Amino acid sequence: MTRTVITFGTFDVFHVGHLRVIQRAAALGDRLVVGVSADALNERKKGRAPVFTQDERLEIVAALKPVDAVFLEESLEQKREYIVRHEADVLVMGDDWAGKFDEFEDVCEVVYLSRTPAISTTALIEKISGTA
Ligand code: C2G
Repeated sequence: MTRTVITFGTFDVFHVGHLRVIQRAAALGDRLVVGVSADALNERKKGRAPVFTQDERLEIVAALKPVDAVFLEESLEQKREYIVRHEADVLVMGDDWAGKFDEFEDVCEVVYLSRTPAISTTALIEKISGTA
């Protein structure tokens, strides 16, 4: 039986921390589905638009070797629906979300992976813009 893994993220200004969580998520199953956060969701959540548009971010993530399918994550409240719709057996999130998605343990396994240290989209933006 195919073991499907699902993960979510904005994946803005794609970096090696993003790549590693995707590679490690893929290694937990046979098929990896990635929900890429919509621009509107980011604006609501972080108060700013991502550097790259949702179409660009979807295109980048879809092109990665470990990724089998991508979809647009329109709202955080629909997580259960996305897990069920994509028939996910495992939900993987970085440990910045530790404990936040335990409520889905009734429909899938929930795994939190440790973040790659010392790299983040925010730090990269600050470095590039000279504000770091
Ligand atoms: N990540 C990581 N190491 C880093 C930076 C990010 O492992 N140094 C992981 C995060 O833990 C997350 C994924 O990369 O699992 C995507 O990170 P973000 O784009 O920051 O995702 P976020 O905005 O937290 O969106 O439904 C939840 C949201 O869609 C998550």
